[in-house]
Amino acid sequence: MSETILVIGSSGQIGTELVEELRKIYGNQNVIASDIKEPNNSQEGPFETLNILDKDQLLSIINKHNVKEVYLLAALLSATAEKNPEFAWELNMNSLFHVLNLAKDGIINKIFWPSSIAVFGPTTPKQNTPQSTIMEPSTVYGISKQAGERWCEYYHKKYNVDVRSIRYPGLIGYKSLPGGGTTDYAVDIFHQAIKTRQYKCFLNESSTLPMMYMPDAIKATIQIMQAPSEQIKIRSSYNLAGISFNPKEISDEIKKHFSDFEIFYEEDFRQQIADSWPQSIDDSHAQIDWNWHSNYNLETMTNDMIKNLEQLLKQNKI
Ligand code: AKB
Repeated sequence: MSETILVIGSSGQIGTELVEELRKIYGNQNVIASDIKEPNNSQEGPFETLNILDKDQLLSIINKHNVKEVYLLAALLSATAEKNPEFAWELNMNSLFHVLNLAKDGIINKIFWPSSIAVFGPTTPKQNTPQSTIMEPSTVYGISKQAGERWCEYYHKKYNVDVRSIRYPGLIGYKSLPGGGTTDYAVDIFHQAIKTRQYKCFLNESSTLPMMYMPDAIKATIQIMQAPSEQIKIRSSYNLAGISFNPKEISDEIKKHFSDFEIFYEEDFRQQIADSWPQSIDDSHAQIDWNWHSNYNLETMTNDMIKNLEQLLKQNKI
C-alpha cells in the first residue's frame, strides 16, 4: 500500500486550498482529507470524519491509509479562543500532542503544524519583528501557539521528530471563508464590497497587520515540507512575511475597482487582539534557509480576489 498524506482540518480556510494543491502534486488518492465537519465543496479524493481529540480514531485512520505525513490544521483561532479559553487550550494543545507522539513512536515520519503571528504580544517590537525576540502573547490562541512551538522544538531535539512550522500572518483567499480570527475582516471586506459596496469593519482604520494572500501561504507550506530536512534549521516555527496593510489601505485599493465602496469602523474586542500583534515581520531566516519569497502585493492580491469573487458571484457560489 502506498504511503499517504493526511490533512487534519481539511474543511477550513487553509485546509480547503491545501488539499487541492497537494492532490495536484501527489494525486487525489494519496491525500486524505479529514475534518470534524463534512467538506462544503466536493473534494475529489478520500475524506474521513475525524475528531482530532479522539486519538484512537486518529490512529485507525493513519493505519487504514498508511499515512506517513500529517498536516495538522485543526485549531480554534484568536477571536473564538477568547470566548472559550479552556476548550481552545485543549484542542490546540492535545491535537498537537497526538500527532507529535505518533511521530515519536515512528508511526508517521513528518508533521506540518501552523503557528501564527499571535505568538507575539504587546511587548514585542512591532516593526520588522525578528525571528527571535520578546514573546509575551496576551491571547489564549497566542499562548497555545507559543507553547506549541516550544513542544515542536523539544520533540525535534529530544526524539528527532521531523516537525516543520510557519508563523502564518492573516490569510486572505477567495476559495473559502476564515472562521474565528482577528484578521478575518480582510476576507470579509471583499465579499461585502462585491455584494453591497459597504463594509463595517471591527478594527479601526489604522490597524496595520501582517497579511498574506493564500497562494503564497500554500506555496510556503508545501515548500517548507518539501525542503531537505537539514535546511530546516528552526524547529519551533519560521517567521513568514507577505503584505502589511491596514483597513484604510485595503479599502482604498478596493475603491480603485468600486469607486462607490464605503467603509465604516466599529471596533469590538478584536481591536485589542490586533493591537497586541506586530505590524510587519522579518522573514529573512525563511528566505535564507529554504529559499522563501512571496509573490503578491496589495494591488495584485486585490485584483485577483475581486476577479475570482466576481466569477463566483456570477455562478451563485458566494
Ligand atoms: C487569527 O486572526 O486568529 C489568525 C492568525 C493571525 O493566526 N488569522
